Amino acid sequence: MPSSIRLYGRVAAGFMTAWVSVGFAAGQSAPSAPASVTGDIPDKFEASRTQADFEKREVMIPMRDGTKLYTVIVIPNGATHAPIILQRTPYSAAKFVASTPSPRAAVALPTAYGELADAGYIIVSQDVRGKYKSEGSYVMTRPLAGPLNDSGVDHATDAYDTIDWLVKNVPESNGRVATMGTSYAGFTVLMSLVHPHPALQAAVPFNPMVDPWMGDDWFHNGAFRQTYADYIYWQTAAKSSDQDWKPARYDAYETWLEAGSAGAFGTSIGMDQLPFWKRLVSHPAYDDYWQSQALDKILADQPLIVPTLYVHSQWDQEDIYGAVATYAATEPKDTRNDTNFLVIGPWRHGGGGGDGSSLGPFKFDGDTGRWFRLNVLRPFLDARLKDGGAKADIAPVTVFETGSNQWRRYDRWPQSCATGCPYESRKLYLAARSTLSLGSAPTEAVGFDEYVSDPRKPVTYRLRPIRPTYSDDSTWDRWLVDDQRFAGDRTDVLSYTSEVLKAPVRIAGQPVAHLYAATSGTDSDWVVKLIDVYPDDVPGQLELGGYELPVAMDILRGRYRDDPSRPSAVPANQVIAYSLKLPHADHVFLPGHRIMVQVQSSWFPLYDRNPQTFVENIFYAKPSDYVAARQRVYRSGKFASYVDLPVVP
Ligand code: PG9
Repeated sequence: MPSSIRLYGRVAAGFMTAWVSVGFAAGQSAPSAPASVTGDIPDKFEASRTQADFEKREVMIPMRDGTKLYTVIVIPNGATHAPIILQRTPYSAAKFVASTPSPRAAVALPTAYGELADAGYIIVSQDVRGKYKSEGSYVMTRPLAGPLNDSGVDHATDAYDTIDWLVKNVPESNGRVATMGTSYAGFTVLMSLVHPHPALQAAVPFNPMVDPWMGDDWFHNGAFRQTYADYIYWQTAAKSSDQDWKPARYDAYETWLEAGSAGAFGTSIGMDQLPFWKRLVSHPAYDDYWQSQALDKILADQPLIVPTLYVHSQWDQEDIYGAVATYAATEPKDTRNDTNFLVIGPWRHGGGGGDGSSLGPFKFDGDTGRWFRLNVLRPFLDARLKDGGAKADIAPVTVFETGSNQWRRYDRWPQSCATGCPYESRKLYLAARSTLSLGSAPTEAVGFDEYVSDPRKPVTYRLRPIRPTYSDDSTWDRWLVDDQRFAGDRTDVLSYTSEVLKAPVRIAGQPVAHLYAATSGTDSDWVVKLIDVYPDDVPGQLELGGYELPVAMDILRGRYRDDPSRPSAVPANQVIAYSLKLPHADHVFLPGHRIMVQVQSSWFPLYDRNPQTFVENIFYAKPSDYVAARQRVYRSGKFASYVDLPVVP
């Protein structure tokens, strides 16, 4: 019998005894006066720290405008002259230190920070203004003070004021600080580099949100990632992110198809009350609003002062653009090649901070996340923050090459001829009979493949049913490595496949798709996927037989083909040249594998449907605007479509 039931039985028996004695013992003296009850919870309680290996301080740090920001400071026991790692988050600083039975900071904190606490760092997490326990008003990815923000305060000033307070009020610190954080908290890291505090000695943005129109979070090349509506709802409907909406259908594909346009969906669940949603839907193009907030452009104009380690994930399902773009934009200023560093790992969004042994069914021959943190992150921080820290032997660029599964040290990224190295960019041509040709253009005079893109039956971006992005049963974090066979089965997806490779094809850089294509509509989306097709027999992992692993894929909204800031109708039935930069990759297509390219015109419901009729604002396309279109992809003569591959020997 479980002990709790035995205990309950004892209590019940005692209660019966007392009741019997009060009811039947006549003639006894009256009970004494009731004891005064003042409450069992003291006004202030100091937790015993005898067992924990850290002290947790909670403080409200005043900013220059008087707003106080809730901040949690985790100090390893006995720390003196300890450097500080600062994370500024919109996702609750209180939850950053988990309530766990373990007395160890390394367990209570997220892995990457726990390891640093173990190494003697003071770890600080702060709620950004207006979220959770911080005062002030919340603005989604608050722009820098200026034309888009008249408050005079922003994440640059808040980081500055916080660092200033920390170095003056945490006596255990040595006065040196690094900012570190992922995604939104990576965005706040980059903001700390604008007019940085002199105590800021290093910055580590993991997968930062940098340009949400070009390729992070909200849009990719103008195509709206509508399933993010739930994030915007959750993040801005309430200070503590505790408002939720319930999707109409189990399968997000059906929820979104029934809603119509993304704008109509937002209206149906009350999002028109949310100021950020209203700003978003009124800026569908890459206008001044987005351009002036793009952090790669902003930081390119700042002096390069603070050593920064950009951490990028090859399969980042949320912010696949920002880290490499900002590294590239600021790199020309790093003339001594000692301030700007880049790491690319085989990870999902945020994966570099956790266990990097595998992603989906793919195994990387060891924990690449831990390897990176021990061999790159720690030495990088120690050298710049610890008293007398040893010089770190870190390559300017450290990249995990997938396929061969090995770390590589480079002195620049990408490894392409554009930057004057001996490596080749080679054209991978779409060819007749669904084939690919590496290096030689097809010889036919005219040739194309065609399909009908029907907005009533858009191409799903992963196998259905698709669960809401952030639901407990969602597998959103690995969709970028989904087997693409399900797509190749459709008549509205073109698949081109190479011969079986006899020698490895190694790429290290940014593949660029050059499509010559025509549509019978007046607007169109183009999705291009570069895929590694596994052989039928994969020793040791039979389930990978024939697997179609996406290496790099992205979407382009046709109306922005010439100018992202000025959409224009696509001339119907004319061959148009489109250029689509795919995400960066360092990958080896191994002998026995084949290379595949897929082309399609929708990627639903992740991206809103292009109505295929040119309308002013796709957010509010009417049902009658959605029309089926005949799509042609050309593959010969002067219209030879190809993917430019950054091939290295
Ligand atoms: N990718 C998330 C995000 C960043 C910035 C804006 C909106 C969303 C995140 O993981 O924080």
